[in-house]
Amino acid sequence: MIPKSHPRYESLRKRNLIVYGIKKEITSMHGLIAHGRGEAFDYLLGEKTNEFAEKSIEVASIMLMLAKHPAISVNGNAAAIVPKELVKLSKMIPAPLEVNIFHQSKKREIKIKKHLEKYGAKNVLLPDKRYNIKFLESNRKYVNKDGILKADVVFVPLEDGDRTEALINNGKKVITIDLNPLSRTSQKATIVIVDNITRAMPLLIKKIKKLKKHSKNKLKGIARNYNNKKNLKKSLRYMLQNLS
Ligand code: PTJ
Repeated sequence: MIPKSHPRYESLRKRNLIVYGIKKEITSMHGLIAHGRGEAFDYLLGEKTNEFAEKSIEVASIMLMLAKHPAISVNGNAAAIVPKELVKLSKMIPAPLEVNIFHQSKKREIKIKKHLEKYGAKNVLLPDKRYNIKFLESNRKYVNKDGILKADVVFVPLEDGDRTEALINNGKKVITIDLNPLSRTSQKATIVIVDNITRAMPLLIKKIKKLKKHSKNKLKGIARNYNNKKNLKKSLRYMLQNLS
């Protein structure tokens, strides 16, 4: 039990969620390394949501709302840290949740599905070996025909390496949340939210709720001038300033 008065309470709480995810066999051991890497970048962000992340959250909300077939990809880390928010987002858009993991394990896929269902998910898809996306060799190439395969927009928070690029080369738009603006995912995604998934997910949900009252044209107008590359540079500049 971590006392709420601890100065690092929030950070320790997140660590506990990842450790709990490993104990529950939802998260892979490698998830610990990914989390630690994220923590280091979060320090450079001042552990807060910055203006550049708020902007990409707004445009990501619009892209998800305007998508014909959106899908939400879930791995072992995301499932452990923000299960409630993933389920809420899936119901709001609406979009199916699809389990898609890098470190192959049928058992873990099923455990992630059950974990999400415990949080109220009604439509959790699993990868199906009969369907795969092109330009990818890893386990993450296997997809579900009702989810990522037919999706025009794929939300892949906390992603590893080359899949974003493969999804883009398969003609899809990709939205990601990544604390590391230098990662391959951040560099290749259509929209990257440089923020912690724990802070960005509630804000994304809140933003969608707020924007729902607007017409499609109005939404397109808000998103029109967004430049992902420029926004990404702002996040990097911010981190460099914090270092000096
Ligand atoms: O469950 P699996 O098998 O699919 O494995 C999932 C992990 C995350 C272990 C796997 O995808 C992986 O190894 O990822 P990487 O290559 O380490 O990339 C994870 C990225 O997420 C890194 O760029 C981290 O900086 C970033 N990251 C880590 N924690 C957070 C984060 N971004 C946002 N919020 C976080 N809490």
